[in-house]
Amino acid sequence: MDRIFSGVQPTGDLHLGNYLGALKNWVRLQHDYDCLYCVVDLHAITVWQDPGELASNTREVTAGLIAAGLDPADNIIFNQSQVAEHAELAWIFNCIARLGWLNRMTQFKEKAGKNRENASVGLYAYPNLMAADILLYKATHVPVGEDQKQHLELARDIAQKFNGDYGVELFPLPEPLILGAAARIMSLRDGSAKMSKSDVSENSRINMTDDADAIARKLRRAKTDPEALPADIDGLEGRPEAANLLGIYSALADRPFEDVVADQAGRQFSEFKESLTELAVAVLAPIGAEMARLISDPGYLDGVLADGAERASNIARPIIDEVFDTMGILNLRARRSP
Ligand code: AQP
Repeated sequence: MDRIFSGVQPTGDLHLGNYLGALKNWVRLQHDYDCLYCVVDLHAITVWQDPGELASNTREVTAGLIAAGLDPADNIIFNQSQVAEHAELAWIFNCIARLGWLNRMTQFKEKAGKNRENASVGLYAYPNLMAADILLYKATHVPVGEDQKQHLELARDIAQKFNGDYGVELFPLPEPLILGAAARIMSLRDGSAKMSKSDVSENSRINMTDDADAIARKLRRAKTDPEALPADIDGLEGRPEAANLLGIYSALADRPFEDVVADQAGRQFSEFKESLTELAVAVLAPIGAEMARLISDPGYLDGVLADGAERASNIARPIIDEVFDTMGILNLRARRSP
């Protein structure tokens, strides 16, 4: 069966963007692929993480994956740091990837901002770790949003260079799984910025654990423009906030964007926001309640992650051994006591 790897950072509260752009699709894919879903804590620490919060954020994201509908028996769910092979392969890829390739990565430029000289080396090398995450399991497919396409291209370049340099066909070239129209959910405060965990404004996002009141309040305050909703998609030109809210509605309702635009044509935002709130609460409230239940049982979550790490490592170890053999690294693991 084809294999999927994907990850989510434990950098704060999971939000509607994570749910609609990633988790919801992962749930759909779980029975058609052999799936590994990883809480990527090593990626998270490329920027500062409060040591008092990282472990609880890791459990919370795990709870979110399960509450969204991923079955931990069918899927391998684990946190990245617990499978040391991720870091091992990432180092090897640091020696395969070229500086010029990383210099082109737009996400580093966005995240490092003007303070480039002060960004961590880890943030710069982040795409090499991501390539390692995927190739460590010889994953064939990666569900990606727009923002991650460039990183997947890099993973393919690294796989190709490794195979070429050593004259092997060790790594498959992973293919993107493009996930439909709702791939990018924007901030409720600014239709041109991505909804993000690290946005300082709580009102910019709906968290998966928000209750009905919080969802209603945030949507009521969501930025809009003075016009009523347009008659068709062309009328959304230059109206990013309207397009975003309609996109959220269409993704939550699982209905084509054009149909939603046609249904809502001519309505005032105040009315539309009420319908949107009703829909968002209907979808998110049961997930949020299940997340809260799971979060109150950290022993269960740790058990899921430990079991996942064991299963992930069982796949990864032989692949790392194959990499070492290919590179001529003297590998004495088999001679050491377990
Ligand atoms: N706004 C979004 N719309 C659609 N998809 C999104 N994803 C994140 N934000 C949106 C998708 O969720 C998955 C996990 O993302 P992540 O947590 O690993 O990292 P991120 O993309 O950097 O998410 P954030 O919220 O913006 O985190 P911070 O603020 O910590 O950087 C990915 O598949 C991502 O595409």
